[in-house]
Amino acid sequence: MVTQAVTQAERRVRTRSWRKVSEEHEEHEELVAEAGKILRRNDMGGWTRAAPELYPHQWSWDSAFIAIGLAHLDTRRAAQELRTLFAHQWKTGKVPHIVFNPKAPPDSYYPGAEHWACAASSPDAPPAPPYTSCLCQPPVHAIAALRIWEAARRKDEKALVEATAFLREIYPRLFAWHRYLATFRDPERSGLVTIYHPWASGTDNSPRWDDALAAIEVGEMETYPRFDLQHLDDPSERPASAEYDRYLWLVKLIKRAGCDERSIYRSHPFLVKDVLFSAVLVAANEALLEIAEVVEASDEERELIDGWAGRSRQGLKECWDEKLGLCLDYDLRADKPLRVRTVAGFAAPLIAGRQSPERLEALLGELDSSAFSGHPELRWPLPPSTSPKETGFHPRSYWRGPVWPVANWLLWWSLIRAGEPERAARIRRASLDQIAEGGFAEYFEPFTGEPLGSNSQSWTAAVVLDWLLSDSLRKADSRSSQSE
Ligand code: 9WN
Repeated sequence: MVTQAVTQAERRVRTRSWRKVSEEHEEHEELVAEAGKILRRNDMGGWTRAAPELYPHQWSWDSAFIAIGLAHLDTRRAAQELRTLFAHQWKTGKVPHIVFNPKAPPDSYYPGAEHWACAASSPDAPPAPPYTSCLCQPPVHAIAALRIWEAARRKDEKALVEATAFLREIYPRLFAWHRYLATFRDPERSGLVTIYHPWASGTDNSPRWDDALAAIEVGEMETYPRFDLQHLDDPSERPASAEYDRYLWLVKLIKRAGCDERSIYRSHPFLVKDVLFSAVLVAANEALLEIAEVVEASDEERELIDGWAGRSRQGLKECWDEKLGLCLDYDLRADKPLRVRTVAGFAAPLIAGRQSPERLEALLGELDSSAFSGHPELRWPLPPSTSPKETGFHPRSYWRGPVWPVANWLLWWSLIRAGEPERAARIRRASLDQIAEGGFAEYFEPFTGEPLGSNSQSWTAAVVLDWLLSDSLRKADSRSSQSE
């Protein structure tokens, strides 16, 4: 199965290398220009909306990816992206998953600011307006902050001085954010972050959450609008109403608990240890350690950060499922692992890094297998968000099957760190081909390559900039084409 998959991927790489270098160069220039245009159009003055219509607000992890892309164009503006987000950090250290844009058109996104306004009455909430949600998303921010500083270092002395000052300013906020995740969101000190809403995972309707959601009994609820569906032709690209009912029911319970972390932890019906979130936290803690060095943070803080990373690595090891060759989320309420093959299962250990050679081989085998990138009918050899072999797979529905460029960026970045530059280069090339053909979509149908979800999605533009403008990548690419 693995051999067949690799052969197919290699065939595609070869086909691609026949193209004239000049054609490729032109295509890249066009992609860079278009990506820059999208980010400028979505720029709301110091922060970037996640997409023009479907997502008119500032989303937490989107902003981190956007900052990674912007770092290639303007390190000062990239720093501003994170600064604006962290201006709305909660007193507990939580970085909210959405900061609502007061100027967003009415009826553009639900649940919007008015729905979350009550979160502002929590003693832990930041001053409002603007209002924020009381959820959070995977912590890519320290990785982004470090990337901004690295980009500035390559640029010139002035940019470096400015970026170093930015790191000094943002470090305490990043530290508070990571401490919040290691404490409030992991009272068991397992090293794994608990989420209490699928939106917090960033992979909202992934079948990862199906079992945990199925156990929830939805009570009395007002009817609610699906503004998201107005922005798309095909409603099957977005989560189904049964899923939305549960999302809104959970929001209702969170609001009823006054957005208080401890009460939520005590009574909430959806409480899951999220391996992807936890793995991003490992990588983010590694980045934070590097930042701590630049800003000369205290030894005590550095030890804490190092300890959090170590604990999460250990926690993730314990989520390994030998039979599936993947890492599994854990449902705290049902007290059992959530056995589904999704991209999170192999992305998590890769992102967390430092895998033994045997485990790395198992992970790469799964990635290349017909359960993911080696599926014979894929348009591009890129992993569907959910394995086509799962019963919960759906090729058009959001995180149930479509291919997400942002997930591919995480994989690509982790593969380079894992010492797999050729595989990383293949993911990058296929992703760029996919976007060159289909545009800057939010996600893509895996078998046809049809662009789905929002168009002009900011983080898709941002990862394209990083793929095309980052030096380390170009080197990895040239190494892989030399070996072809
Ligand atoms: C809910 C903005 C966000 C991403 C998430 C993605 C989607 C929101 C939604 O869009 O979630 O947070 O309404 O579907 O799942 O990862 O941050 O791009």
